[in-house]
Amino acid sequence: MPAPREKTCLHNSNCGFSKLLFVSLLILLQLLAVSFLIGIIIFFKKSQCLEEKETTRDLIHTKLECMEKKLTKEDTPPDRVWSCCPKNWKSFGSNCYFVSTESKSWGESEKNCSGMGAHLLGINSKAEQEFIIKILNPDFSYYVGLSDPEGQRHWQWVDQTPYNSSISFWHPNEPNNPDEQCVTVNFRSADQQWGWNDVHCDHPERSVCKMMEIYL
Ligand code: MMA
Ligand code: CA
Repeated sequence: MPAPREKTCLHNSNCGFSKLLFVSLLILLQLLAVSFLIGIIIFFKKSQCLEEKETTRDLIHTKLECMEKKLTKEDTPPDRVWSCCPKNWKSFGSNCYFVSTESKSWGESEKNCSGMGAHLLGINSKAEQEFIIKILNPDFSYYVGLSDPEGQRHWQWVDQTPYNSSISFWHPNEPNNPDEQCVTVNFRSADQQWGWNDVHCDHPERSVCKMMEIYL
């Protein structure tokens, strides 16, 4: 006589119940996993937003001047934002510019800018060069963020944008001295034009800071 089969589920209501329980538990588990994932995504999105809004730069500059900017379809949401520059800074394109009338070495001038969440000016287009010279006093020279740290005539922008010699605005016969490893923009009355000149980095000069505009 064969032993009674216990493992088959045919006509066994107990076994059907276990199956149902198993499937229900599986679905519950999946639901839990999905909601856990959604929770994680929301958490990271939120912390990302907070990070964007709480840089030291944005905490330093408390008085802003803002313009409403309409965004294109690709930017949505949102479809409009406020783009701002700190009070006493000037807006051009997507950046803010500050003309310092204190004279310092190149290094101290860059420190002054980075303390404000900015860098010494990087010039990346003819339009930017032309904008800058319009807000400067022709009686002074102004440090920009260009230097040759090794004295090998390898020019570098301090804000890390690549140096492009075809977008440079050197005065005639400049740069002229490998001992002059920092760059100023100034007006030369001899040829009645603005341009760049390499100078000794420790020479005190005025300067220009630049930073990306602040979005609210
Ligand atoms: C001259 C000229 C420049 C140089 C400065 C240094 C006034 O301009 O030789 O190339 O950088 O002197 O003061
Ligand atoms: Ca020079």
